[in-house]
Amino acid sequence: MGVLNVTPDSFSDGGRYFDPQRAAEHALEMEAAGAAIIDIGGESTRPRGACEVPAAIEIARVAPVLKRLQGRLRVPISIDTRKAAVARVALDAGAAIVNDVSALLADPAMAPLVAARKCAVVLMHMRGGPADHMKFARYRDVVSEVEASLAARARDAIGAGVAPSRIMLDPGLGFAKQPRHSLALLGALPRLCGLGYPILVGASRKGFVRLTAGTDPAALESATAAVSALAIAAGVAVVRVHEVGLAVAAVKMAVAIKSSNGGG
Ligand code: PMM
Repeated sequence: MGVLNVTPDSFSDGGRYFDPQRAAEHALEMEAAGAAIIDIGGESTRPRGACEVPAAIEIARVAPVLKRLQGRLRVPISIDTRKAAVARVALDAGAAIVNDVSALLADPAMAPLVAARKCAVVLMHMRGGPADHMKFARYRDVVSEVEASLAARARDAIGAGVAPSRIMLDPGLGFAKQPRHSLALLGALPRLCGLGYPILVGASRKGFVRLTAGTDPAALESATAAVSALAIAAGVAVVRVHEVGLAVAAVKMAVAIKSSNGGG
């Protein structure tokens, strides 16, 4: 999944693709580099100090990009939003997946929309909202608590009419997580895969990667690619990244090693 943040202030690429034409070109570049999904977002959810954006502004950011991409992308588009009004516009414009970092909790209209449109949905674990989630980064057992919460979010989605086959779960690395929590969750991916849904992880350029591997851009990108390979080796279905070419190479290696079955 290639990240396309159409925002002036996203964590790692804020402002770069704020121009709709440039953003659409970047989506096509990511597809050419091997992305299987393009994730478009008009609200920054960066881990520290993101500010809330009204739905009308989010729509004004993403709609021109979606329009420019109509009929030009072969891979599915996912809309990264917590707001049903934004998701509705994106689905009308051809998006196939709703990526909701609040796991359908932020907007009561989101679950009925996802159920009615029969689209796929990413349910991500977070506590609080993008502006204050770090206040809630306290766990006795982060893996068990995130696992239980994701199972509950999936149950609620199904209760609202979402088909189980359309649900993906995401531990929400960096969201209401200290670096040690994100690392523990990455270490427990096989267990999270045991929940029975495809798992998505977004480690790309996050604070815990910077803290571990250093902030030098090349180190950050190779560390992100390493996490992608390890995640796929652990059974994850989708990795959300900014540098698609590097992730594709890393994922290809993980898949080749996995499908060799360790045999001769
Ligand atoms: N991370 C960000 C935004 N959206 N969505 C999902 N499902 N998972 C994530 O980890 C995630 C997300 C923040 O990262 P960015 O500002 O670099 O896009």
